[in-house]
Amino acid sequence: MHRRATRTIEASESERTDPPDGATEADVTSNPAVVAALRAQRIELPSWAFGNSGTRFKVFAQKGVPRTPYEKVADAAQVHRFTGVAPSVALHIPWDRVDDYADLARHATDAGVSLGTINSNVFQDDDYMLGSVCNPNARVRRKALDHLLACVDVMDVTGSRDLKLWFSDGTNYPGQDDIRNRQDRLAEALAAVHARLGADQRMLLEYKLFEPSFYTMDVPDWGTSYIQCVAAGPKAKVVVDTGHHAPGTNIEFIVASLLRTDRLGGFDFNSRFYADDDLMVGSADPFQLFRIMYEVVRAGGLDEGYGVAFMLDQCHNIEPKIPGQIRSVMNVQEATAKALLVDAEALAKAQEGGDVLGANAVFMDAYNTDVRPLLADVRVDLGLDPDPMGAYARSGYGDRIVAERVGGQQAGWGA
Ligand code: LRH
Ligand code: MN
Repeated sequence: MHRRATRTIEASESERTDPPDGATEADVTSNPAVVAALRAQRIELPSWAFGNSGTRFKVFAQKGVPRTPYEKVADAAQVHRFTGVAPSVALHIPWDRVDDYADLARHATDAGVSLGTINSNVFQDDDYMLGSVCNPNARVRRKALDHLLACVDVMDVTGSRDLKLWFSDGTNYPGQDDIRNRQDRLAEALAAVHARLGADQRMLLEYKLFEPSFYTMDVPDWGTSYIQCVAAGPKAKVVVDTGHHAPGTNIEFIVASLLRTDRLGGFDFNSRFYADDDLMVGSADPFQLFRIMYEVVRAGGLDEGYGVAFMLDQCHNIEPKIPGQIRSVMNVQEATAKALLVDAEALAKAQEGGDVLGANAVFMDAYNTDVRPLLADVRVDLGLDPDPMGAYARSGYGDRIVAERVGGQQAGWGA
């Protein structure tokens, strides 16, 4: 049975489309909570998604790509302009280093967005070949810690709540270094960062199974991140990057467990077919994204006060970057809308009654609901065009930046 979440608010008769044969219309006007949650959704964009990116084989430069953090912020503001749910931009230091972060924050405000999560970068300096905060060499560890603390200084100026920490630290060969000593070094650095954080600031520790280290990563999985966060203190939370797991990992189980223990700080959303492909979220496995968002909805994790940061972390290696971000935001919205449509009462009844097929059917019914009309209505309700991709294409912004941004050094990963 396919449901189509059609009209929500003040839908006139003429606009109402008759459901195809056999389809029942899920009238979501009776779901103001769903509409309210979708209006209030907040998805943070990565500044680096607007720069050039690629693989070790090739970075294909694209025309019109930003040359400065100011231009990256301007491009991110376009995504918010047409989706209405992406009002902040995460920065990556030093990729987004500027002389005056307060001025960059003002530029963002003028563009209708704000500066969000600050990402540290201790993975591109020659000194970090054997690690940064886990490096056997104390001078290198100090250098890395100083960078992390400098990122908190940036947060003080930009007003950002979160510092996101991802470490490329690890080893490539058994015996190369002592696994336990490296954990102790990591804990020491995290304790120092935690102590530096202001009252309303947090540190989000991201884990990754492999790459660029291939025998051990010092934060390889959610368990290690959780252990280190609990040891560091209450301001330390775990980030789930959806591309950082072994194939077949049940990520929604990890999400449910971190929500249950109040240690889910946020997501780095993207998708992958094999490794850390950083493709558009929901493009490889929209059903997995739905299952993840269901655990978030079930735990009340969508509520602003809950403090889960929904961030994209992607690279648009071959596709246009601003439309790629708009499509990604729409994919998160669709997964969220479907998750919000799970009939929680019917599901609980079937689950408690041991009705395996019944429970699965309730879950799949929501997933198989076409929520695109509902989201189009939410956009209209927000005063936006129901079709963000079309509206962006018609805006001419893409052509304008290609014409204007000639010369200068295009932004990239600087690797
Ligand atoms: C590492 C990662 C991390 C970043 C980088 C841009 O793979 O996911 O979040 O800082 O990508
Ligand atoms: Mn990430």
